[in-house]
Amino acid sequence: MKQTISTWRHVFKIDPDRNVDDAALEAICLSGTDAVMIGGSSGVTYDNTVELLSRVRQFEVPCVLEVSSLEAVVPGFDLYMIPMVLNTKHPDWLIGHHARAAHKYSYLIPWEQLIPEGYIILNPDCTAAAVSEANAALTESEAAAYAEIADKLLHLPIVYVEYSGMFGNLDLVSAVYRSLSGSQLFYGGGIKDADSARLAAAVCDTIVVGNALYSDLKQALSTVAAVKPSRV
Ligand code: 1GP
Repeated sequence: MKQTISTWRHVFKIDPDRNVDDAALEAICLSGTDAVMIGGSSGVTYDNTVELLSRVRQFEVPCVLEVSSLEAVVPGFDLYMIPMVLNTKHPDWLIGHHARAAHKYSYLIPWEQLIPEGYIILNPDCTAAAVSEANAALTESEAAAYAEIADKLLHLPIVYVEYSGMFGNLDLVSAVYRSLSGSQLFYGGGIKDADSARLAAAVCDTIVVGNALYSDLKQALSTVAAVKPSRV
């Protein structure tokens, strides 16, 4: 299926390392979200990724994998989102793991299905920040500078402001948004209901909702209608 991420306004992110029962998964996939992204910062394996993909594939919603571990790359997704952590202190998370993957598996990689994401991780307490050794203590203008490099120098299609687990500083997100001219801005972190979805959606192109699916599914589902025009 050909994907046009530029039209995505809303994405649900499901973690293969967490349980989601069939009824919940059906509600997520039929919610009207633009895509289901499978990904997590720890405990993602080939087996739990295959299992979740095959369950999501019962539905028509686009399904993409956000790659965080080479061992858990499973064929059959619509797209593969490749995080490049811009504010990491270690080059592995910007380019090192990627180069090692290409070195080993270049002939297997469906390059045309890969979408790089320029990650700016801003919650110092989230797993992604710890794993990737991110310098999460950025000011508004510093975060915007990273975004400008991603956009105007690296020409990355996506800049992803990641506050996983907490609702972010929307003044900062807005400053990042204003600094972009080509890249699409994804925002994720702490969106748990229609109000927080609307606030975040006002300062980015695409919101990503993750944790709320596990804490209050009904409220999480309400984030779709909050940011997408209703279907006739
Ligand atoms: C996590 O950005 C996503 O990678 C969504 O964040 O889990 O806090 O909704 P939450």
